[in-house]
Amino acid sequence: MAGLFVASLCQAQGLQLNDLEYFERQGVNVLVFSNSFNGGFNDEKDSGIEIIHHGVRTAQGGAIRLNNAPEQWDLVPTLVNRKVDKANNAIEISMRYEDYDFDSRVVVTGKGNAVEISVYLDKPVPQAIVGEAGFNLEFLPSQYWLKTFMMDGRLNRFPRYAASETITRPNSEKARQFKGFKTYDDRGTDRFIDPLPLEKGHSLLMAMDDPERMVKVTSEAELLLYDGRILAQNGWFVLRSILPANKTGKVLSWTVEPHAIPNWIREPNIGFSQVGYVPEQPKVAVIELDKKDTMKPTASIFRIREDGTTSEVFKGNIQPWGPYFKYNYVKFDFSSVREPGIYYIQYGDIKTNNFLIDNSVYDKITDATTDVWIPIHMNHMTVNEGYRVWHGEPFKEGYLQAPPSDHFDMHRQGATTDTKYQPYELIPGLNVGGYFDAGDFDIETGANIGVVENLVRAWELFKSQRDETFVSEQQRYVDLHRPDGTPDILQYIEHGTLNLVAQAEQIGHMATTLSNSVLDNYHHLGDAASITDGLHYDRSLKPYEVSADGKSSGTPDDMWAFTTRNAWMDFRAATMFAAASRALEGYNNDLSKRALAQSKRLMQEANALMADGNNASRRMGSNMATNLQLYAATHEQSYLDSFKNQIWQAMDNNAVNNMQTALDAIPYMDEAYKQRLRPYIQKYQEYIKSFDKDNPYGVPIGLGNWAGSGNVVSFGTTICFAYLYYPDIIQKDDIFRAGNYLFGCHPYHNYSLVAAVGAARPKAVFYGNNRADFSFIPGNVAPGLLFRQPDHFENYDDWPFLWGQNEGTVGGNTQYVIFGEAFKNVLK
Ligand SMILES: [Ca+2]
Ligand SMILES: [Ca+2]
Ligand SMILES: [Ca+2]
Repeated sequence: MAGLFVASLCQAQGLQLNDLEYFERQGVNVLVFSNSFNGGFNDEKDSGIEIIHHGVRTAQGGAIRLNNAPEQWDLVPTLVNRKVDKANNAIEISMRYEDYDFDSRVVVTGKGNAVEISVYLDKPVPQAIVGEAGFNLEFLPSQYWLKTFMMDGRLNRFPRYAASETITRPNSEKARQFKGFKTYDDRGTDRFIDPLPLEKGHSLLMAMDDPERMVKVTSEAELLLYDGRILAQNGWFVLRSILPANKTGKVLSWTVEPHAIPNWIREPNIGFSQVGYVPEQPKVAVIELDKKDTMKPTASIFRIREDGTTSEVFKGNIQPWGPYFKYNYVKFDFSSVREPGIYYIQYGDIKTNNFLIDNSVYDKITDATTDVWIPIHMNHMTVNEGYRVWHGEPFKEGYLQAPPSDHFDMHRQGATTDTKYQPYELIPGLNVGGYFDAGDFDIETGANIGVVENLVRAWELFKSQRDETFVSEQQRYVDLHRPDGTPDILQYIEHGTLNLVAQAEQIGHMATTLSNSVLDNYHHLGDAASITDGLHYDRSLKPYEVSADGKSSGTPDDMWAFTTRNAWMDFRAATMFAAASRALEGYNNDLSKRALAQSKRLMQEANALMADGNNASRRMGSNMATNLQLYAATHEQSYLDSFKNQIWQAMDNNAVNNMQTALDAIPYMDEAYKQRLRPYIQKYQEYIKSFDKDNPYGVPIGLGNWAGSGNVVSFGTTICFAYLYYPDIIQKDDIFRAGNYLFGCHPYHNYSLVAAVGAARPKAVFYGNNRADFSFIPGNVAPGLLFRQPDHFENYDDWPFLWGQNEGTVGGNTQYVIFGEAFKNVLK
């Protein structure tokens, strides 16, 4: 019995498959295709074999790959089968490259403190990718740079910045990329860049200077270490072994041993609002604890006094909440601390950064977004701030009609253009107004419609007269922090409308997007004005050749307008144009009239298209919100009747999703409507409270492939409006839920998810077009806590390149403006 006990104890200390089907020992998790390569944007750097090392996901991409340093649009394998073999402490996965009819199997077995990773082939590597196909594992640069490594006894250090050697090889030798596109402009050489390894050998010891990151990898096969950043700034350190030619059976084996700090327990994450608190509001810190940690009985609030001394002003009990995915959660309620001042939380040995309690703490929560983030994302303008030009005027050559294309960024152009233009013909007048979608530079029409709608709502409801931005459409120039006498929000509405009206007028209906024609400039980092050469593309010239008059070039870099007609998009545009027309009346009457004309025309045409049986499949939603907007714009009874016919059915089908629209109607409706809505509001209050049981943070937490800040913003906005109209049903305390989460009370870390907003700890890095600088554009709202299967929330703050965690979008950030304005107004 004693012998058995000792044996099982030893085993329990090694890497064992747990109930969630990953290998676990204290401090180390090894995941084997818990997340596979199917996220929507190819290689998202969060799939395959992954290592979560002392709480941080430091390695991923473990799979058969076809490149020394895979980029986002290099081919990824499809997971065919995943078999968990508990008895043998092993997971086997089968994967396939359809493009090369290439199948492989990888078996990962927990053996003591290591995993053995073995590759099996039933058929030899296809001739076309012999020497290219290999087993790869990628390590996070920001967690390894400047740390030491040793290959076969040779000492070295992971470089802070990529500056290693490369060669070029003929394009014919490169494995096909996503849909046959190319990520690189080879400047007419017909050759691609291939990195050379930093080191090679058979035994690699990484980060022996950092016990949390130390990993040992050994193999009889040659291990090659590459710096993926040499090709793409978002590349990782790649360790790989090439698969042998003409072999079947077990062709490769690695032993990977991540070091575990004995009895390691993750430091508690104390979640609280970095923006601070108003005296009256509930103040509850949520503390995230390692499952092996024990809860402290109490925590304290310390006050920092005017003379710099500190003293404990409150001590309270810790209340357990319970487990939620990987961790345990406890809460610390210090609502009774109300006196304005500077405070911090002390929990055990941990002292948080300081925060304010004051009536003014929320006053500035939207300023960075409206004064900085939004104007920087204005397309077709030069944007200046102080001594810095954020970007010059982009896309001076305009937009060409897209040819049929199964494109990237989830865009496509159908077999016909649905316009009077021939493929590659210049569509005049589109290079005006509009907003960059996100970290990329396309005008996503759906998102831009949302932007104008959001800004009009914010304008009509809150009438912000804030003027901190100079906008001249005539000069095509924006200067931040220079008031020009016109409220910024009107200028932003005008700027969005200018592009969307141009689409409707020039194309005849809405484009789906105005986007890059070639992949090699889609991933652009830097000044938007340098994405294209500003010269019209002339197919009769050779690539890189410029015409004698200096106006055209043979470089196919002009942006494309994707014009496949979508009746639902036209419906949405009709709504937005009606709203924009209203807002612009008296400020820009000409644009206001043009917007209203397009609204009426598109509404009629979209109705006809949807009534046409052939277009029935294009109906993607109801036109309830559209009718409400059109009624608001025109006061025509028919629109109101249509809205009334639809709203109650919609509320019975899905009250949560339609609640915001129902609330938006209140200003236009009678008392009976408001009364009829009351029972739904009562249910909504129960829905709000249901999140106290769902998770420790009391907000809807999304588990999708793009993290869920947007849902939290919507949730918070709806609560504010529901409270505004039904203060006897909705509790005021609930308006603080969304802000708490966004500003720091959330899993993984406690940084504010809004760039530069938060007293002491906003996030340091966000995914914007400046992401390669490891910086942020102020006012950006990060998607936030990305859920990785089966139990891990993550938001890197030293690596900006994961869009699902860190990318702000113009649609989402203008929603945040409404949330912030609504919240501030309701609070006051
Ligand atoms: Ca985009
Ligand atoms: Ca202004
Ligand atoms: Ca051009």
